[in-house]
Amino acid sequence: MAKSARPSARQSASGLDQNSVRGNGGELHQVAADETPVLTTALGTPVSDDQNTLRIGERGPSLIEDSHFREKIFHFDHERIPERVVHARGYGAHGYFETYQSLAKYTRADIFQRAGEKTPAFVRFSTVAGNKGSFDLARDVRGFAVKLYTKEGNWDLVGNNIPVFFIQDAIKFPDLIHAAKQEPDRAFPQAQTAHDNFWDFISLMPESMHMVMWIMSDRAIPRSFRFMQGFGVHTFRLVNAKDESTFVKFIWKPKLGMQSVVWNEAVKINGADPDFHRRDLWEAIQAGNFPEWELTVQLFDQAFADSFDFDILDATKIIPEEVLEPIPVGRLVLDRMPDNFFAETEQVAFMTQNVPPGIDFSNDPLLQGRNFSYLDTQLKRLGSPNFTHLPINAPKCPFAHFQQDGHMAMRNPAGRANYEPNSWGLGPREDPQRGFRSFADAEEGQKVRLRAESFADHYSQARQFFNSQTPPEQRHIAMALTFELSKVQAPAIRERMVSHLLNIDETLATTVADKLGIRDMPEPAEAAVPPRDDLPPSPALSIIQNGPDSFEGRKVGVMLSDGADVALFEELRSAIEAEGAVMEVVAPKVGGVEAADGTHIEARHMIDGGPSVLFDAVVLLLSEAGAELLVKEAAAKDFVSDAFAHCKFIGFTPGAEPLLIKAGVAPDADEGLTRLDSAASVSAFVQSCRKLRLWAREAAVKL
Ligand code: HDE
Repeated sequence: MAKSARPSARQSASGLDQNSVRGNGGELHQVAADETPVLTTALGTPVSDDQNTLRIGERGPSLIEDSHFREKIFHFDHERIPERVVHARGYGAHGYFETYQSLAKYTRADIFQRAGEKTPAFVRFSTVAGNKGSFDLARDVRGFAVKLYTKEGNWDLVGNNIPVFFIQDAIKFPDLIHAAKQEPDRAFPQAQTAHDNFWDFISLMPESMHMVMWIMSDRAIPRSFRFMQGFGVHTFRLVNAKDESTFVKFIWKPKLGMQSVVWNEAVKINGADPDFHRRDLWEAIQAGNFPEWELTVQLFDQAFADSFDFDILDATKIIPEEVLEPIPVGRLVLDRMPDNFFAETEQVAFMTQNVPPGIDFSNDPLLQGRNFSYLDTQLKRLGSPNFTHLPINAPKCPFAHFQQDGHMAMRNPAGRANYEPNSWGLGPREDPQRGFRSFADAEEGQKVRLRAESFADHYSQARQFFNSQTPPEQRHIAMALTFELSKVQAPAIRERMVSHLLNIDETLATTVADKLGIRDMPEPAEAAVPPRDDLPPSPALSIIQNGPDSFEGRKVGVMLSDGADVALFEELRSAIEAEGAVMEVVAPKVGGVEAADGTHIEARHMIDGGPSVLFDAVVLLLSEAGAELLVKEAAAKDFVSDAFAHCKFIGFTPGAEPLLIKAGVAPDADEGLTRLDSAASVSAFVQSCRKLRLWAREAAVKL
């Protein structure tokens, strides 16, 4: 009788991960390579056949008695949990936080007591609006959620890559998110705000105008998680051992400087590699290029808060760095990918209310609402109040309490006492000294539903943000607004948005109106408080002015053809690597090319699979014969014309000129094009790449 189709035990190409089994505590054990572990059911019964269900005869009906099959399918059917209602698409990594110096003067938080102290950390980056399977380069805010496993409990700093938010009061959050996500009757568009519902809501919420400037800026299309800032957004408090409070705002600054892509590029990256950001983080960490951020704090007291132009409880406002300098207090290094995406990145539960003693909240009504919301969402998503038992969520410090039972309880209190006080002398007791104490702020007032007058200025900082951008960045904002509003079908919504822009910057408003074809300019929106024009530009708000000073961590795409000059190729490789950047070869065939001297060079991508949008700079290292073949390939032509249009630096061998010309790029068009014919020219090219983009070209290419 045929015991059909039993594949050989080891068919994996790499053989990786074949040699581990899980122990009782979930820990992985390595087994010898020749010792294939026996497949078992979840309860440990060895399985004899995992290819065929139990049935009567070869062609007969299946039997319910097949408990192995039943268990396997049952478990598979329950693999999904609800995705996060916002921030569904995310990617996480492990690392550590290292404290620079003691902040005991300001806080008794254990994490800030000792210089050099290392605290384990887990970070999850995310987009907000897209569903779990959406693409990485949506125009969107990025979540920047950090879990710090301190010695006095977990601290979750659940922030974003943008320091302000759309709304001032948490009660508007469901409306905001409903409006941003896909429209309910048609279930599209997803992962984009370019639709009527979003702009309808926004145009009716003047308080969101500052945030609108940020999400229409290049901040919303980062090149990499590694090159973006993170912000705690709200004002928090630090509280010291004497119970004195200092207000604090948290800012993460990437060591490699900030960088974003351009919109036309983002659209193409989403098609070429929807996982662009996660792949980037994965590859950097696997290669040992550990991304790093510095944690800085803006510290201030009540007197500063009282004298500042805006309300420090209003999450639609920033305190410009030029007004209050951020002080570096430590660094975050990400050095390890999770063993398993679901177990860690998907099941990690961040909650703003997780703060250790020494860190406390302000009365920001958005923060207060968040502190209420996150516990609910974890119960819904993870399905049990015992989600803190999951290794990714459990504290790494000692803990002791009397919570017990519930779904999936993995740790119940041992012994007789499961309550306190008890006279058995068993179990933990509270500690008024070491325990978390809320800052004893004096609060008094009527019970009201009111927004403070000090929250009423919705345009001044939007204007300040716009004025702080370089001309290319201002152009990008205008183009983004035009794109988004061009997808809005109701003219009244487009015009309502333009009426708000008039309160921010008249040129911006007229540019957008003109590009949308609005003939009659609307009146400026009625402003609760007249917008100010005396706020000085803040250079810290510009990405271009805060880019890297090296090309470290970036990627060059080198297009090779048969007959390429191997010496030049090696020269290029060492110059790129010396810069701390990475090189990837793109060739007509993924199998690689044969260089002029017969050397075989492996490729990472075929040209169609490795468009120039995946790289920060490109090189065309082609022989004359190679270029002759490539001028006929649309993908090769697009590789060049896109790199040029996206203002990238392009190096090329003289043999590659016909391809440049075919792509409409004059070989001497501007200083962003470098002819590579010597070691000196290669080094000059790699150095020019440090500027990342030749923005001066943008006016000529008019994307
Ligand atoms: Fe969140 N937010 N949020 N949010 N948020 C969630 O919690 C919520 C807000 C942020 O990688 C949810 O676990 C309310 C601001 C990040 O797992 C949910 C309000 C900021 C993440 C929730 C806000 C954030 C979330 C959904 C208005 C920037 C992802 C799933 C008051 C400072 C964390 C979850 C991760 C996730 C509620 C506003 C950041 C529903 C009610 C402002 C980075 O609880």
